[in-house]
Amino acid sequence: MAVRDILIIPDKRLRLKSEPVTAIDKSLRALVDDMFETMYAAPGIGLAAIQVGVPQRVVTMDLAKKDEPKAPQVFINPEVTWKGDERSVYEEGCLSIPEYYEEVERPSAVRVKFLDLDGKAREIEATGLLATCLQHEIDHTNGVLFIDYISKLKRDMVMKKFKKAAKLGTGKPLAEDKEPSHHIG
Ligand code: K1U
Ligand code: ZN
Repeated sequence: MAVRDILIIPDKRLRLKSEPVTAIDKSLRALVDDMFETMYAAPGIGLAAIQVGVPQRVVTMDLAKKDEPKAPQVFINPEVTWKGDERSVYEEGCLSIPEYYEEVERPSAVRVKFLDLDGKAREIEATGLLATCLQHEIDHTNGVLFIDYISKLKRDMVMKKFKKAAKLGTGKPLAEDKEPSHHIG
């Protein structure tokens, strides 16, 4: 098991459409183990394989609170099959856009079909944080980031700060490039 490096914007690989998994074998299980280790170390509540540079449709998640036992979940080839009409707003973060949070509106409830680690086809109806996190992670498998849902003005500002950070080799924006609060713009 290993903690892998997480890609940070503007890394172009984050815009790739990931390929479906065709075999649930030893190397896929090793990838999933590394994704959990990387996600817990970050720390984060979800991770898509492309965030560690692997363009395969694999998502790990653990929505357990600090005082609760771990509740790891794996979604292979996840696909939204139904979206409810009601929408809700959640302040999202992203391990590939560190320390930037913004409110995003998405369907409150979704149905998602996927394969589990045994290759069994499953379908769940998700609400609340599970619905938000699944949509965020499935977006990653399609090269979509949560900043794509915010205003162009805010997105351009975020991209500018992270491009500057990448140039300087700091990975995330310097303190003087950040707003006093965690909101940029
Ligand atoms: O996909 C990712 O970049 C992970 C991301 C998932 C996510 C968070 C919020 C809404 C939608 C999707 C994160 O995990 S950001 C970090 C985070 O939310 C968190 C970290 C530690 C404790 C609690 C939350
Ligand atoms: Zn993310």
